[in-house]
Amino acid sequence: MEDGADFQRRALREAFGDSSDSDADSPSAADSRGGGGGGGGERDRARWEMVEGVKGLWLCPNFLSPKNQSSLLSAVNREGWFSDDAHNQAMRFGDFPEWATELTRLVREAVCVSEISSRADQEACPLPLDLLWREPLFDQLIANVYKPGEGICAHVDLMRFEDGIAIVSLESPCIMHFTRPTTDMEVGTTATLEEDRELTKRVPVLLTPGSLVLMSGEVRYLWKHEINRKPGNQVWEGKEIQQGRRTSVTLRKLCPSPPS
Ligand SMILES: O=C(O)CCC(=O)C(=O)O
Repeated sequence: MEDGADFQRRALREAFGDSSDSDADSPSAADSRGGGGGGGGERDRARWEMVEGVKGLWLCPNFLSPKNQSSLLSAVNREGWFSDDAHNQAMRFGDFPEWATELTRLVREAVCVSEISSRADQEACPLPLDLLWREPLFDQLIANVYKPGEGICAHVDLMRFEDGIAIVSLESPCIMHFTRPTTDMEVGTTATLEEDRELTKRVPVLLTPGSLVLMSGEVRYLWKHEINRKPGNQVWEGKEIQQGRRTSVTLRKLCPSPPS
């Protein structure tokens, strides 16, 4: 099993090629990939899909290679947060462990060095630039572990967090549903439950292990996201998804605290 430092070294190697093993002198992502020079080009470019109908929602299915997934999982497990069965969520604020700093760097790199699916607007960016270049990009993390059948209720993330949220999925796939009441419902028409359901937009997104989701703007503030792993709710292309343990790492940035 690798530790956090191994994860970082491997990620750097995959990102920049072998020549970057001597960390301090690592070329920037732009140096190593731009124009095909340097030691880059080994790692697949991040492939981004804009989720249709959900403004601000982007999915990168190939964010982490299988090796990097297992390294990241080892680093999370090594924290000891989930060593007893009673705990399934852990949070860190401020100082990140090394592996989370590295993960943050990889998120930024995946946005900078990427391919946008042909169906999406080629000028669009998976994260608005003002968010992409803020420092730090993230300073709060939540790791969640889900047993088969477990999920998370529909919610909008708390307003104490800034715009721009990243979710990395590990271990087993799941479907995350995004829901947004339509304008009709927001103005409070007296719809029946059935009509409510019809008026609510509900978009399923398949989160495979190693994928990264970015949420900003409309999807972050106006849509709820939810994982319902009760039988019958995890159906993708007509087939029920085989459920296993799932781990996720969510990265966010706290809003500045108001001056006291
Ligand atoms: O586990 C996930 O993929 C999502 C987690 C989440 O939405 C949360 O912790 O607020």
